[in-house]
Amino acid sequence: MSLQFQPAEGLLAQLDLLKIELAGPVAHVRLNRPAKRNAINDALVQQLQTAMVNLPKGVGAAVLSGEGEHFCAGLDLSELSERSVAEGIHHSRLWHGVMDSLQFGRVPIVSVLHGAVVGGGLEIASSTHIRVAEASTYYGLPEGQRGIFVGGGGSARVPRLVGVACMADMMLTGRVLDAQEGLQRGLSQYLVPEGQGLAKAFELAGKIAQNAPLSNFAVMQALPRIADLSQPDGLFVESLMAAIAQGDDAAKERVRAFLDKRAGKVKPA
Ligand code: 1HE
Repeated sequence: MSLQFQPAEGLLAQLDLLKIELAGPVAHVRLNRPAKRNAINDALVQQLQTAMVNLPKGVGAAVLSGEGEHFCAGLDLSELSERSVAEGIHHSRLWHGVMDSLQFGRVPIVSVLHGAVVGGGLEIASSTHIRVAEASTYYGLPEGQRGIFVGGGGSARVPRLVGVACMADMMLTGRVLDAQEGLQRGLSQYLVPEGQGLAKAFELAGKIAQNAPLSNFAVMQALPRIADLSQPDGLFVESLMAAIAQGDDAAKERVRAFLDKRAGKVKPA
């Protein structure tokens, strides 16, 4: 499948640390600071939020990748020494807002991982909904070695993928997981040969963009929240979300299409 990419226009085109293109209903957002291994300075983290909040109407899914040899080297350490304790708290809260704009934004995000996915890079990846790792991917949390702690939401999101014990191991001992271990532990849902991540991500994002918008909304917004609730509370929220989704015209049309034999069947992979 060959996709036609159009450069984004307007505000999105002005974000100089990102490269943003549109392929039909899928936006491709690329971290574009390869000389610094896509290390995230304040400007870049804010541009990421601006991009996600301002995706054009009609975009139903996004692919997030990194330009160059690595997905992302994490926080730009050259900015770290300048901060007071109070500024550090605000900086962490800034990241939390940006990571929320990924996880709880308008559209599901498929990230394409390769090379280093470390520190804040792993925090970004774990804020996306589907992670496709290429064979070169490795995951680390060097905060422990740098004398700091995760500040971009990693302590909330990474243990939900790999468990507290694994994250503690990565931070205390500097353990680095390779792409295969990352797949086994849930850091990625897909592992593909080197160079095939974008193709896989666009295939998945294309499917996601075809879903009914309220189904995607429910998976993004309700599912992780229900997982954090007690079972009775979660089931109550599930009932509300299910009724809202079912009541939408898109659901009625899709169910009717299946009953009229106009829709595809579920087949083995
Ligand atoms: C950087 C950064 C960075 C590279 N901040 N400048 N993250 C880390 O502790 C990871 C630190 N980086 C590395 O371990 C390596 O750079 C990599 C394994 C990612 C890549 O290695 P390599 O050999 O391909 O590149 P390089 O030669 O190390 O780096 C190229 C340039 O990028 C170089 O700058 P130059 O001016 O000398 O060319 C590096 O200094 C620069 N660079 N990574 C600043 N991270 C919200 S809280 C999150 C807390 C964290 O993320 S802590 C983890 C930080």
